[in-house]
Amino acid sequence: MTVRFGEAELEYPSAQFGELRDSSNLLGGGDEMRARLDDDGYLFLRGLLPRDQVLRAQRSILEYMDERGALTPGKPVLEGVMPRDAKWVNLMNPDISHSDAVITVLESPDLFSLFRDLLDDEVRTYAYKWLRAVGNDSFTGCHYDVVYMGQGSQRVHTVWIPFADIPIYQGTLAICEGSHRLPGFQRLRETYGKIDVDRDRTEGWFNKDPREILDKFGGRWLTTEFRAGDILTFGLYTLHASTTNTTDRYRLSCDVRFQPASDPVDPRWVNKVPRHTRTDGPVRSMEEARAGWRI
Ligand SMILES: O=C(O)CCC(=O)C(=O)O
Repeated sequence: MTVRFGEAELEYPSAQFGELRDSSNLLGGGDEMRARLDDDGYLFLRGLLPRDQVLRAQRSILEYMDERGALTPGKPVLEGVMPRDAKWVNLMNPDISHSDAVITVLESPDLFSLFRDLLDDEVRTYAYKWLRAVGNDSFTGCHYDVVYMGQGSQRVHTVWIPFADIPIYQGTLAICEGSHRLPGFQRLRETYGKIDVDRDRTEGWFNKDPREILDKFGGRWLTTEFRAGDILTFGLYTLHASTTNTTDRYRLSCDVRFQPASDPVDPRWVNKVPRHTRTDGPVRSMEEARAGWRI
């Protein structure tokens, strides 16, 4: 099938855009999971979280949106249909991101246990939760998370959690395999990978065209048909993006962070309410930054 992926179109599955490898057979084996994460740049764990809890959280998020007039009247709430004149609802509000049903999933004992094994240490999570309803035609551009959250531990791991079964054409997360270690990405890591969006007053997405990444640096994009209960985790230097939501239904997901408890923390994200540190004034466009880096 042809998938809209940011501003590009790619065939899936293909040599350029393949399927994430399920590592759930490695659960409990710290050394094996670390080796896999070092090699692949990610761990995809099918069914790590209790599916019934994830679906209960999905229902409560959709009810919250419906109560605020964000869903199409007359359609089943559980379908999460986006109206034409869609109204934005802030799901990063702790009223919903920290509601019982949602926090049960985002701070599940299964996640703490996974990261204790993986990081071989006591772990903590950030109180800020990036809970998202991504609508029609929307996507996330290609980026490293370090540009947003690199002011603390370098061992921060993102966990992407879908709140439903999400087909690729509804906007799934994709990672660029090898972007954390292949020599072709070295210049990207040394330039773009060294910025901080606040300190350097620069846009965060490197681009909106996953195909350009392959052409310039190499690697291979990977995603999957996600199911409620699956998680995808990766470190600060794995390039990722989302496919475009081409449906009229919201794509619900949340990204949360885990790191060793004794490492420094990025002060922007430890609390429920973020602490923005960018001062007022013009922000450098990525186009200008890239011209300076000659990439
Ligand atoms: O869900 C998305 O569209 C973006 C998620 C993301 O960028 C992340 O998990 O770091």
